[in-house]
Amino acid sequence: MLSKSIETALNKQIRIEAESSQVYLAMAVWAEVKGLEGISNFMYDQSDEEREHMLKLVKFVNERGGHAHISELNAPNVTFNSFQEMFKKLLEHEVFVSESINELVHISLQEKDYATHNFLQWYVAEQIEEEAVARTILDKINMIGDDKGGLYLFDRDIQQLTVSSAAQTPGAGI
Ligand code: OFO
Repeated sequence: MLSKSIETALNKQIRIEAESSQVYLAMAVWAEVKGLEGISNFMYDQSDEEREHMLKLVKFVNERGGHAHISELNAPNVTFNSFQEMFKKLLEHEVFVSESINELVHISLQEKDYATHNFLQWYVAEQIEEEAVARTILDKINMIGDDKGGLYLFDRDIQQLTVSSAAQTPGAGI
């Protein structure tokens, strides 16, 4: 059985994962409108993954006798000045989510809720991977800068990045 404070903290994370899905959906749409299909597909996949992260939490809360709370969401940023800015925001967002997961882990230990602590380890590992991919992408984008040809090639390569990371980690895209 979940304590009230753990239930509240997990429900806060449900909202963050749902908002993450919207954040990446907005990025997917922006990239699609700008004609960069590879980046757009990458973001659509990422958005789907975030929804899965949310659902995993929803199921966990309900299975442990809590009540998953589906709340209203903050609107995401829908336009960007550049792809560089968009990927910078992607990394910042992942760092923010990692901090939130760390805080949850901390609360679960304080409450001696080892089942929740164990459940959260999957999220800890996922965040390490997502931050690493976001950093790699941002490094590449920073090198490309405003070069249109470079961006075109990157748009093609990012599809391989999604496919190859998915091949390494079944079920996980970025
Ligand atoms: Fe939910 O994994 Fe990133 O944010």
